[in-house]
Order: sequence, then C-alpha cells, then structure tokens
Amino acid sequence: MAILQILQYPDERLHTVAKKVEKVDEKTRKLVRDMAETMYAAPGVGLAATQVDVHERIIVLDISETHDDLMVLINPEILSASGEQLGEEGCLSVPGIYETVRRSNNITVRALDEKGEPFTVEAEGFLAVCIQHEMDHLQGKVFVEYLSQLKQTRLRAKLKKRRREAL
Ligand code: GNR
Ligand code: NI
Repeated sequence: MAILQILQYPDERLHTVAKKVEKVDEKTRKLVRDMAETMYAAPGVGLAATQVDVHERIIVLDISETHDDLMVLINPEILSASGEQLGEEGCLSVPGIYETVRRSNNITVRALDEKGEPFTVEAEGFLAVCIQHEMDHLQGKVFVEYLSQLKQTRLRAKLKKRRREAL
C-alpha cells in the first residue's frame, strides 16, 4: 500500500474532469486501496481520485468513527436528489478552511463497487453531503467554488500568505 500525495487548492489539476472507469481490474483495486490508506492517514472521511491526480471516476468514503466502513464508488451516478441542507464542509485539498455549503439532503446513487458489481445507495444528511462533495471533485469542482467571488478572492490571498509563511 502507499500514501498518495493530495493536490492542494489552487492547483489547476483539481479542475480536471474525470473519465469513466471502463474496466474494474487489479489496477483499479490497487488504486482504491492506496486511496483508502491515504484518506485514513490524512485523516478524512472521503477522497476522490482527482485529489491524487488520477482522473478516473473513483471515490472512497468512510464516515464511521471506527474507520471500518469503507464505501467504494466507481462511476457514480445520482439517480435522484431531494431536499436541502446546509452544512460546514472542509476538504483535504483546502486544509484548515471550513465553510457552509447548501446540498441536497437525500440522494440515491448508483455505482460499481471494487469488484465491478453495480449497487445502489440511498444516502441522507452527512453521508449525502460527502458523496456530493466527492462527486463534485470528479467534475473538477472544489467546494470553495460555491462561495461568493469575494470570499474566493480572500481565500486565495489567505492560502498564498500561509504558503509564503510556511517556506
Ligand atoms: O474529510 C473531509 N471532511 C468533510 C467534511 C464535511 C464535508 C465534506 C468533507 S469531505 C473531506 C475529505 C475531502 O476533501 N474529500 O474530497
Ligand atoms: Ni474534498
């Protein structure tokens, strides 16, 4: 297994649109294992392949406190969405920044698991937030893009300053 490097916003590569996985094979499963290890080590509750600079539609998630409930979503598709919720979000690609985002409260998602078997998951609340957050990454979208332009400009300045001081 291996811990992968997570791209940091603003990085152009975070805006790449991921491609469908054509065949779930041993290479896919190795990436899934490395993504899970990277997510648990961070620690985070989810990780999209985009964040480790692999532009394929692959997500790992685990919102359990015990880190023993891994969910793998390959080629996820939202079949239905309803309701609204506001929640504080963070992102491993934008460390230390937490902002409120409006999301659907209930979603039904169809995806393939790591064996290539299709399954459907009904998610609500925080799990639904996480799945939507990760699916955005696969479309090249980072949660801060939901903020006002003014907030985004201030955020980029803050991250630049932080990076300067970290050197
Ligand atoms: O670890 C994470 N926590 C989190 C908290 C609120 C809403 C979304 C998330 S996902 C994030 C990990 C991450 O960046 N996934 O892309
Ligand atoms: Ni994220």
